[in-house]
Amino acid sequence: MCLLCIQVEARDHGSPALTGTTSVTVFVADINDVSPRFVRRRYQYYIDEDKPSGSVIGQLRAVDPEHGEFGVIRYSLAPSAEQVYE
Ligand SMILES: [Ca+2]
Repeated sequence: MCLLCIQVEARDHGSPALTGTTSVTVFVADINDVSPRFVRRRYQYYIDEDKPSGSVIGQLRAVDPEHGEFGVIRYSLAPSAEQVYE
């Protein structure tokens, strides 16, 4: 199992701008010898603070060069992250 720690920052357009940060821990499950990899090392998105709950703010993409079930990638948030972002 691979563990990825991602730092997330939210920033408004105020003057001065206010920010909030948190970290997201991603557990990447793999049952074979090649781990999936995110296409980009860093993803950064800007959203309006009044964006409706459930809005899509961006997409992450990972790849796994293996074929069949060993190359299937599943994304999920760790339980502690789900509590923060509900
Ligand atoms: Ca794999």
